[in-house]
Amino acid sequence: MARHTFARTALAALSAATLFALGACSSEPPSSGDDTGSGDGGDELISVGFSQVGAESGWRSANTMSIKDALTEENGFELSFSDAQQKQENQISAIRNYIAQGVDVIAFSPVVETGWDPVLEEAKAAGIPVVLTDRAVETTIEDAYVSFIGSDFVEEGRRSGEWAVEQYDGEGYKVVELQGTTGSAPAIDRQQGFADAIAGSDLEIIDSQTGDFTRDGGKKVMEGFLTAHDDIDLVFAHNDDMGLGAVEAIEAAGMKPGEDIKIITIDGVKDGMQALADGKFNYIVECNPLLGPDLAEIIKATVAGEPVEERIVTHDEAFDQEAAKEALPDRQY
Ligand code: GZL
Repeated sequence: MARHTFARTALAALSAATLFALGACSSEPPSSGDDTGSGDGGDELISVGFSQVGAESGWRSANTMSIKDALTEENGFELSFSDAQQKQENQISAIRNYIAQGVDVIAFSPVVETGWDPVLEEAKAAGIPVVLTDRAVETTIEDAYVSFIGSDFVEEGRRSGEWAVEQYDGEGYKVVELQGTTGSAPAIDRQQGFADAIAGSDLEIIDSQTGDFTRDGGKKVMEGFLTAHDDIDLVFAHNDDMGLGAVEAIEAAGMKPGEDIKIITIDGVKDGMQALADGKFNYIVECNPLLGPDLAEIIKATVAGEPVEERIVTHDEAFDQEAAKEALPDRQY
């Protein structure tokens, strides 16, 4: 799959042109009663079926808010939204319902990478374009989706590991890893990126286990790590929520998170940034959840028959403790 890194400014220019083109053919707001959801341009709303992973983390809540705020009626959409509670079978049945409804576009964030070919084939056979947000899929189906909007998780893992090496190489650090949902693109890719970055340093991963991206999961797994190991120097958590769970476990064990045991996480949600500013985390690589505006633009371009980028990589920042204190007042999520 060709991966085009598509700067947000270029996308904004494309979408401005696209929205102008759309505006030229539907200057009147959609009148009531003729909302067939056919999405063929004109005054109808574009009907979108969105299957969300769940509500497992602060990141997910911010992502859901961004999508719902962007796909509103006043923006020209009729949104059907479903929460899969982190179960692939729930996402597959939601997508089948959207196909049966005959929506104009289906979008979803796949909870895991594999197992999607049958339902993607059904959407393709029904002539319904699919947009991936947030996470990728492995598929053998040609043109299974029109675009994938989301961060580069390998890069996020690599940046986390690079910072750890810069700060701690040469001290024989023992690292434990709180992995995201087993089989999910962010868990697979962040683990890979981090491992690649620390290769050749003296940092050693002594244990690694999934906390399923939840705070409770991170706390329980960290409690287990603290029982099994008395030499942990650093936690690499695949998201803030599991890192915050680790903070609770470390404090309950009478130690100081951020000092006795360092913590590096990924996401950059408000609770995580606050922990970083308070010195309980040491570094966060952001994973921008605000994908709604880009999704809206891609859907409108798709329905208008405009070419769209196959891969849109969202921009992520990174923060140490000082940078978190400065950034916190202006954070949107
Ligand atoms: C990343 C997203 C991950 C977040 C977690 O794009 O899929 O899932 O890092 C969330 O917080 O649960």
